[in-house]
This record gives sequence, C-alpha cells and structure tokens, in this order.
Amino acid sequence: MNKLIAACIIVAVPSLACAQAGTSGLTPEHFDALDTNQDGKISITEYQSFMEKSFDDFDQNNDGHLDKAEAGAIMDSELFAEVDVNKDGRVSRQEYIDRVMDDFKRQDRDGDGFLINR
Ligand SMILES: [Ca+2]
Ligand SMILES: [Ca+2]
Ligand SMILES: [Ca+2]
Repeated sequence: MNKLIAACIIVAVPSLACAQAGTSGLTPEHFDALDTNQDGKISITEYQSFMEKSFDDFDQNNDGHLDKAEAGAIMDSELFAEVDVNKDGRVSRQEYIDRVMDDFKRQDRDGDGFLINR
C-alpha cells in the first residue's frame, strides 16, 4: 500500500489514481498512513520519514537509486526526467526526497510545516 500512497504523492495529485483526494492531495486513508503520531496533522518530519521508507521500497536492488524500471510504478518517463535533476538516468535518494519535499511545501500553503486535512 505504501507504493500507492507514494505514487499519489509524488505525482502531486490530481491524477486519475488519486481522484478521491481532497484539497491537500491526500485521501483520508493516505492521511492516516502518514500521520504516524495521530495528531490530525502531517508534519514535515512525518512526511519525510514516510517518503524515505517508500524510497527503500521502490529501490529493489538497494543501490540507493531508482532506475526507470524501479520507478516505473510511480513515474512516467516525463516525470522521471524531471525528477532526475542531474540527468544521469537514475533518481537518487536525494533527488527523490528533494522532489517530494517540494511537493510538501507546495501543498503546505500557509508554510507552517504541517498539512492538515481533517
Ligand atoms: Ca502528525
Ligand atoms: Ca535501485
Ligand atoms: Ca539522477
């Protein structure tokens, strides 16, 4: 299930797979998975640790990079090229985290470091 959640997040909804998502781009189900301390908010720390874990899930050969096959579940080639900032044909952990943290900041419209969705 982590893969679906990460997929929804990394493609920075709206997308078809995430059509149910609310204004923050997360379904209540996704929200619960991210809100690990259950305080009704997703902190930047909760988000980042979730995304670090999801990177490990996708990085099947554990080389610290996502190649196109590994990233295939969450990125089309256009998005892959966008996330692969240094254009080495792989998405490093840093590139991945940079991208998803950008997404977080975009969604955190008031800039308080939390997403609140309920
Ligand atoms: Ca929380
Ligand atoms: Ca890999
Ligand atoms: Ca790269």
